[in-house]
Amino acid sequence: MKCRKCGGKAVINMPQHHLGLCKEHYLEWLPEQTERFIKKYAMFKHSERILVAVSGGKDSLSLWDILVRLGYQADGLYLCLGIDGGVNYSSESQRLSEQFAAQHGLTLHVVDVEQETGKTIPQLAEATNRGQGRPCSVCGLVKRHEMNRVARDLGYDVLATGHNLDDEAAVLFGNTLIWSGEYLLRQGPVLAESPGLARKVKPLCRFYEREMAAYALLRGIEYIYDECPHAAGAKSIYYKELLNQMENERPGVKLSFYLNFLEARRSGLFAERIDVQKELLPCPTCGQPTSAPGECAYCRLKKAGSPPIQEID
Ligand code: Q46
Ligand code: ZN
Ligand code: ZN
Repeated sequence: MKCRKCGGKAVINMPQHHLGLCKEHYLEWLPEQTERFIKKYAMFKHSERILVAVSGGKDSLSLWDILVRLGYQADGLYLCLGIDGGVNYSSESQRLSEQFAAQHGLTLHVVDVEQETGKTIPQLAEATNRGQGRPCSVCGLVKRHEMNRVARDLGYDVLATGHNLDDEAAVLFGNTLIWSGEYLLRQGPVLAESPGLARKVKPLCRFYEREMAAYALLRGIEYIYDECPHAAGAKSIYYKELLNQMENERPGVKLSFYLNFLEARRSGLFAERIDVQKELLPCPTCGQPTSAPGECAYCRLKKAGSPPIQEID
């Protein structure tokens, strides 16, 4: 296959776009497309300060790289979760995140969950009802809270995460299987800010995982190959495999699944029911919004060993 722009040898073929590109043109095309999506979904402007949630993986490091190449003011945030899993997962991903920041002269904020809460994610999962056998539930809660706290405390306008199309399509698949109206309504490239909560954006949501892997590889970005050890057996991995099987038969099916969903949502298919809108109140301890009366789930999690946590923020 030949590069559509220069006729040279294509290093990547994207059947869903009927497009092949050489290295040079691929490394131009992907940031150009990202810029197009940033504008299309009104994610942020050049005057705004962006905090990129960096995990040491290919997507988040590539996102940071792309935003900086596009001239945006983007700093990184690394959350040390204290996960080892026999592969030094957290320390290795922190090392690679710090290495990337140093190589490019960028600012990386590092927050250690153990210092903030007194426990690592696996220890928090052990110590609480919420986490029994499912550290991802605790981890998701802590990550959302800490990202939001840092964005608020350090005055960032927007939080950017590296979710790619495969991630988004898998979440959409899971939410659709159970027709979770509340989650479907909130899923999309932009989650607008609300009192106490930063705007969240996903600039890579229209790129396939293999496209992001190709970008990281061709840009020479060193990233952690290992998945988090707790990801094994997650439903999202099963959904990704199913979607990949469909994609093999029908190239582009993942992209159209996601884009048609966005269009359906935009035209009001998942309109919010007024009677179930939850009122959010500031948590008396940390100030972040919560639907629970009294302290939020994060603050109660921090007091590990306290009464069972029931609601999900
Ligand atoms: S980091 Fe945390 Fe993920 Fe690991 S413990 Fe689960 S949620 S799998 S993205
Ligand atoms: Zn070319
Ligand atoms: Zn709180």
